[in-house]
Amino acid sequence: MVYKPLEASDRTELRALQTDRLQEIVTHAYENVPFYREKLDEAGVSPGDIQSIDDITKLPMTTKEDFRDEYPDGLFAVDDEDVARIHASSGTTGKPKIVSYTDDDLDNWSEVVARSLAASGTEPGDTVQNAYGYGLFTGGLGLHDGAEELGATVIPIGSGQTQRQVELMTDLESDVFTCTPSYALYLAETAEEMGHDPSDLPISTIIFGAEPCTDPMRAEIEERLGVDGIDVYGLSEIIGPGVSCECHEAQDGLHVWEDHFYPEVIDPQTKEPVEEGEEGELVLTTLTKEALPVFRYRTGDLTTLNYDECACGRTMVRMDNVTGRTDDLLIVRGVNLYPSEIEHAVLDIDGVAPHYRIDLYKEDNLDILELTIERTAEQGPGDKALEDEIIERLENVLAFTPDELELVAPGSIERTQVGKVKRVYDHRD
Ligand code: DLL
Repeated sequence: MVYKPLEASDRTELRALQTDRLQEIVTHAYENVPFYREKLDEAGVSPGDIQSIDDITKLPMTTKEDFRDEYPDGLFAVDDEDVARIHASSGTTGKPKIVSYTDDDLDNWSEVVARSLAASGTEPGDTVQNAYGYGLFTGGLGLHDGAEELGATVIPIGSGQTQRQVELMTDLESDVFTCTPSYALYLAETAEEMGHDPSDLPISTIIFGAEPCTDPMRAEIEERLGVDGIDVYGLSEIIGPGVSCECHEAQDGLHVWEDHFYPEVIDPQTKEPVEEGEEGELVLTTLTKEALPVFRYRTGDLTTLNYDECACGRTMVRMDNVTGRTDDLLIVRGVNLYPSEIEHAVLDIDGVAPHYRIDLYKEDNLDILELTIERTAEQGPGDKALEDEIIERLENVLAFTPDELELVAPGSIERTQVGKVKRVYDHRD
């Protein structure tokens, strides 16, 4: 179901709308945010120079550092009394990024999340059990408001309380569950421990996001829980969840709601745009945000864009699911590795469970990588052939051999019940 006809609109009309909106938002930011005025003046660009959406490349880029430098509200473009809500994203280091919304921004946010839910196959009247954290994190309230906007029934349980999640979804017959991908697997484990067959739980869709999810991980979630897994993407600096979402018809890329968020993909080194279909860093511009307009924000997320027609009828561009970030890159003895590449390479091997951690150390100035992976419940300990298979796969696919590989018993690796999973522990500094 298309929530708004615009999702399937003619792309020429869409571009005209994007041009109008970009002109308006650049003028708004120029007039109300000294930070943007200075940056545009420095770049020699005035709002009048934006004649078409293609002129977006004239605008300077915005970075995470700009949010930090302008903490807490230097990027806000409206007076305090017009700010209806504040959220924050907790960085791993330093100050959180504070983000704000006017009433209109909140309405737009609900709408893009409602579109995302509709794309996932959720229908008005469905029961959505929302296990994203409420509070400063955008996941909880973002999904909540969008589900209400769609006309679904929301169970605002938030993150954690996993046994209760299982009981409630069974008793209230929830149709849709929203959570991080790692939590979806934890839900399956908990349900098993409680004596349920996870695939018999009533949910038919899991809308996962906030963390990367590789294909083998998605396959595991879908199989164990007997659900459709739908990837939803977003970030606080731009709005929160609902920047883009997969459609259940194709499950092949996430439709970016381009009338609100304009995507570009650049080479992170040269900052030049890459060819369509080539991987690079996603850069996003908000086209309608009043409280916190953001131009050409370097998300750090790696993806590709695909403008081909989609089986669902939507014409809005699709981004590939994000499995890596520019700052996830591990450089180990000169080899460039993304944690998701390791996950992708080994998770579909029989006997390997989707729980792992990577520890990095420095010994005598040499990088040491230890990979710890859980065995599945069916897989017994001490299977040398399995270890060899994992090593061989890593060598073949990534040309990389971990210094140590440990296969551990099911349940040994700590699970994340609240917040985002952490898989890399770098002890080198
Ligand atoms: O994680 C918003 C969100 C909530 C998205 C719930 C989806 C569902 P932040 O805490 O600001 O916001 O983190 C944003 O998380 O730049 C990505 O690196 C990562 N991320 C978000 N969605 C996905 C996804 C929320 N579907 C950062 N796949 C982003 C991979 C994701 N990574």
